[in-house]
Amino acid sequence: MRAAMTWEQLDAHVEKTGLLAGDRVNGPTNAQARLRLFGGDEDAVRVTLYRDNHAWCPYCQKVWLWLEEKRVPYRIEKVTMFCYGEKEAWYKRKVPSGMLPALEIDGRLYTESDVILSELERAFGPLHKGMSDPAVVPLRRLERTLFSAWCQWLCSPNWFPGEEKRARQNFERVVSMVEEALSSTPGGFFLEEFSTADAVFTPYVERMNASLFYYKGYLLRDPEQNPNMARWFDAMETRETYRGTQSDFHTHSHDLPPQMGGCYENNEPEQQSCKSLVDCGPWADVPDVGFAEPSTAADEAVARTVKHRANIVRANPCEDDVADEALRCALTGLVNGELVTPPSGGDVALRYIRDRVNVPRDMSLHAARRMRTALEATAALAGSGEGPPIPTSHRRDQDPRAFQ
Ligand SMILES: N[C@@H](CCC(=O)N[C@@H](CS)C(=O)NCC(=O)O)C(=O)O
Repeated sequence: MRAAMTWEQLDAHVEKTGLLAGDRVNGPTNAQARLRLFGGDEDAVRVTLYRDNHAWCPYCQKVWLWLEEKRVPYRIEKVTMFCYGEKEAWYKRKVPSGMLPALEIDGRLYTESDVILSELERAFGPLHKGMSDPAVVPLRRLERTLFSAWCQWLCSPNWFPGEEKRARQNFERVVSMVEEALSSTPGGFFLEEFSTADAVFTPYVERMNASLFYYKGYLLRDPEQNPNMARWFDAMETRETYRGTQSDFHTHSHDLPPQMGGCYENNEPEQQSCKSLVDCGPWADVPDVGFAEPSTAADEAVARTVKHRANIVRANPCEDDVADEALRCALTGLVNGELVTPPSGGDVALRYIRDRVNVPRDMSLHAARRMRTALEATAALAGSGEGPPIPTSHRRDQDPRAFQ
């Protein structure tokens, strides 16, 4: 019988790959950094961004992407969202409402993401064209119209006949306006080049793509139905900045319900199969990414998990020794492709982790696909047990205090 690798062997493997040695401060955009310098001097940093621990907050992603695109050096302070834990007292003293994001420039505090972007523009110049540019203003308005149409559809419980159908038609009508807006530019972006307008659209369009697939069986990024939107997603994925902030369908499908106050499935056969694909795989078939898997994906999943193994095991609902061994079995599979049977109860421990891998908080999208695949394949050797379901009215299973 094959045995699981020990943590020492896994540590040695991670060391050999060098994947934990990446430069979080000056290297590519990443969700783990607490300081971004872009090659600059730490003493010259003027900006602090307050954003949520798990990179779930869409308004934070907008500001984050803007800072990364402009390469403005900044510090990052991470704050807990109400839906997954208790707001830090120091943050409530700073921002009594507890809302995110907030940002300081030279010690002056700003809240409201649009105000923040306008102040950043005043201090560091616009991203191609600014928030109040006549080319950008109507696009910002269109983004809010699309957002409202999405909320109406996603959060429509369909209690009245035809309610869901009308919400879908309205959403599709607004998407055709976005298609039209995108048709006037050659490069895939909203303007001649990447701009504020793209940063403004990014967070919710990413969440629309994920949530409508999962809850309604509808793919926004469908090149047949919405060719310009599909081209926009492709253009976005050419940017290292966007790829560093990019989440996946699994993460968003389960982070949105408590933030939105509920997301409703339409229960049609197509929707049920989309949902099953996101939750149970095969994850390589989920249409949430357009670029090919990098050769480092499996090793990245191993490196990130090995680094945080103590917390991952401690937060697991199963006994520590079961979770520990089962996790090593799954990681052994990722390292050398060999399936190793986990101990009894390991199926529950592994599926609990499978459901809680978060992108980009824990690892990149492709690494998470590999991770979920290995967890599921290993769990299946022990049985069909599932962990406690992912809650929908809150996400205190993700309380960051359990991981400190
Ligand atoms: N209009 C605000 C909206 C910000 C907002 O709604 N933030 C949410 C997160 S997405 C928030 O901080 N909620 C409190 C919490 O969840 O803890 C902005 O643009 O910055």
